[in-house]
Amino acid sequence: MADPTAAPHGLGRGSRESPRVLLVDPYMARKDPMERKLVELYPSLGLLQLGAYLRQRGVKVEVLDLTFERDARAVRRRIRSFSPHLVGVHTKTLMRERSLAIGREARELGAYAVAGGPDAVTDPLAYLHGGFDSVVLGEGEATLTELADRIVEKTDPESVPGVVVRRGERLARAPARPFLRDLDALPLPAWDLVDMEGYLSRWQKQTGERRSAVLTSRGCPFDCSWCSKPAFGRTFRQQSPGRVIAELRALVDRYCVDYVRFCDDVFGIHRGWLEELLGRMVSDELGIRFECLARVDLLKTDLLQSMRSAGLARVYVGVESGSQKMLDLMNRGTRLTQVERVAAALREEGVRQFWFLMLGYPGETLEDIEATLRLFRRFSPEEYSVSIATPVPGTRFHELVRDRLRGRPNSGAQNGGKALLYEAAYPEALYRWEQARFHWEAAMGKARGRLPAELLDRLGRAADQLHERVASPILLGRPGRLTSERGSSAPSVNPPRSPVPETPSG
Ligand code: B12
Ligand code: SF4
Repeated sequence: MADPTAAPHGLGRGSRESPRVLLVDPYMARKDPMERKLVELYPSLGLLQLGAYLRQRGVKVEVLDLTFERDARAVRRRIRSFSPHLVGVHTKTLMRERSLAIGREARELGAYAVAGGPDAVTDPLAYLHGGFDSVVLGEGEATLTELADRIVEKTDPESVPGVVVRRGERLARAPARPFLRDLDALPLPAWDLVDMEGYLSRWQKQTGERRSAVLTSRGCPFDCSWCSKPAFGRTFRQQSPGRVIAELRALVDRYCVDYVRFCDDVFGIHRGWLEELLGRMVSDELGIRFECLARVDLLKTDLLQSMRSAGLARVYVGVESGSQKMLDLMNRGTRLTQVERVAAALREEGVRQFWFLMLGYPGETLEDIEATLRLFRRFSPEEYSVSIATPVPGTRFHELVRDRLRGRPNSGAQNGGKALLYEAAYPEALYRWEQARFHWEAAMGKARGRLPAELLDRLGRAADQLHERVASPILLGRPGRLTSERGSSAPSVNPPRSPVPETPSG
């Protein structure tokens, strides 16, 4: 498949000046306390996709990616050198303050400032109050292109479908923009606009692999009550296997990529699609290993072998809880039996599993937490993250606890699922303690086979006693009650690895 980004063509602009658009990713790895310890760095696919789309339509685009920067001084320098008509900032809650400062700087230097991405979509007023001219809701490609044209033409940008502006204290929304129907029509991401080699060499140094992120679909048809799906909502659109292969081939040929993270909310929803993709990955001899997110109800365990042959190395599994009651309260739509089946199948097939677990969702009791710990101990996933439930604005969970909120997930410390942001059933210290119990359990799992079983058993019992007799009375004012069982009932499986912060789960 030809790469449309290779031969940009304007859409009949005539002699009018081409718009200049600067796209900014305000994420700075150094300032993210969670990311500092980790290696999961990829350039923003959203900006790469926007860049490619705009460029295909004759817009001059540059991307300023702050990921590896020490501070945001590059913003001023780049605006001065490129003098964009429009500066577009990709927003996440974690970087809100920095994004607002960039918006103000852009306007001060004479550019039109527009925000897009998860945080601005969820709370546009904060961005419009904070210095931005407008916010683009949802999918940005067509809206941003039209907006850039309007800015150069000096015609009214406010009526562009998908745009929202501020009128006094209120929002003025233009009509919504329909979602793109044909994702195959999108150009390949404009990787050349960012320092791909910077990302790839970092990966190579840390893992020996040149890793890149790829998205094969947009949206998710499910409705887990704590999940925020700001850009694509509950729509689900997918690229054809052929288009995905073209993207993989380009990454291999241009950047020697040998490992891909499929970032889809849920990867491979349709069996036929997945079978065709796996077949092509093998027959085209791409030589890529990959990882993906999966729902336990959708992971096709009978296809695991083919997935393995096609390069599957790791699966992120949204387990969330070991209590069926909690899964139902979260509207997760999954069963514990499915978790067990998938965990066992992945183990058998030798695929690493990374579990997402969540504590503190409304309705959860200590017994439910014990059930989760028991499940965790039983399957001993190689990797995991256990976070405290975060009520993200725009979700049903947020609505549910609206009158019990204690803060906004806006600072480093509050992200990564470490802080309790609403009045939950128990104090924050209890959840922190429970998190520590998972880490302890993981360490015990890691030590299995290396230390004598008897010693491990003794250590396990000592930890239980500490929980029952010391921690629970201090944290709850009463002794803890353990429902988990140790010893021979806990099968010894692959040792778990280090915990990592909460990332999106499928
Ligand atoms: C893949 C992914 C990751 C990957 C790769 C991140 C990356 N560099 O792109 C990893 C695992 C590394 C990751 C890390 C983090 N992630 Co993340 N991630 C995702 C995920 C699953 C997909 C993002 C994606 O690539 N989408 C595909 C592109 C095409 O879509 P898009 O980025 O939304 O962009 C479109 C529109 O939003 C819009 N748009 C976007 N930006 C802009 C800018 C302008 C100017 C305009 C006009 C339009 C526009 O147009 C784009 C094209 O249509 C989303 C969930 C989701 N489904 O969106 C979470 C999500 C974005 N991540 C989230 C979070 C919290 C994080 C972390 C902060 C977590 C952490 N610290 O541990 C880090 C931040 C790292 C970073 N570099 O920013 C949250 C953000 C919530 C919020 N309100 O801030 C999300 C929404 C998950 C969730 N539901 O909680 N993430
Ligand atoms: S958590 Fe995953 S499966 Fe559930 S709604 Fe969000 S993206 Fe979809």
